[in-house]
Amino acid sequence: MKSFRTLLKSADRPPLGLFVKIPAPELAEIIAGVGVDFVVIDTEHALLSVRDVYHMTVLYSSLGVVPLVRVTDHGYGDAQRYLDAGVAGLLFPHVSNGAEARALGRQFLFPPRGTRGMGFASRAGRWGRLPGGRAEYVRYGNEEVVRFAMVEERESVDDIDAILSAEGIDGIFIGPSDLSLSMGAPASSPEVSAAIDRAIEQAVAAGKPVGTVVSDPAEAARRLAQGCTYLLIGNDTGIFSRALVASVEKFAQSVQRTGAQSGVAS
Ligand code: 3PY
Ligand code: MG
Repeated sequence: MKSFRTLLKSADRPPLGLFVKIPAPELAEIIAGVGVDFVVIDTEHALLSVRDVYHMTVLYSSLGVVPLVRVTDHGYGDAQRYLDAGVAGLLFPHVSNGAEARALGRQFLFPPRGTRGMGFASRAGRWGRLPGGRAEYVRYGNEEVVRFAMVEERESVDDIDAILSAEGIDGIFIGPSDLSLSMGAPASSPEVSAAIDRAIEQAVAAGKPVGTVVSDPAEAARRLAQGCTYLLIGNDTGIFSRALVASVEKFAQSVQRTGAQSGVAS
């Protein structure tokens, strides 16, 4: 299975991904067909079951799209099941400070570095037949899987160095919407912009992958020039809504109701 680290190293361009909230195989084929490099299956903001995540993981990985999961919270149970299902990494929402980052890192590293449980007879262990055996399952889980802290609060930016240096935290993802809410200022304001710039600068200085979500190519180019190593270009429901609004508007302008079509008897 392709890892996110491989994608970071080997893609011709920095990896581009999408948040996905709709567990449809049709959508997975469309996403893979247009060359999206990775998806973040979004369990924080979508009503996806653990089974949905499992089916999406199997499907996206077999289509060559690297699956990550944004978990709902900082708990162990479901996230551990996603790792054993073979996801390439986890995004933890709302990591406020270094202490939370260190606890998350420990929870998803195997002993002696952490406390993650062994589940070799799982999909991640190729059902107990992974070449290299248990040692490779543990190495892959520690070294190839990525654990990203989401930096989306004022406090997270204040403690960014501690988050970046937490053992087991392999990189960060900056959430501009929640950061803006937490700072009580619009995402386009100078304060929020400076906070995002600072988080990117510190990640670059620490040599850790950093990504964020962008809304247009100019913003993408600016973030890449600053040092972002991967980008999310939106989410399935948002993209579909915008495309549908544009389509309905286009037809609404050209289609006029006539008396004969109105169905009203004259
Ligand atoms: C945020 O912006 O808050 C996110 O979680 C990602 O878009
Ligand atoms: Mg958020």
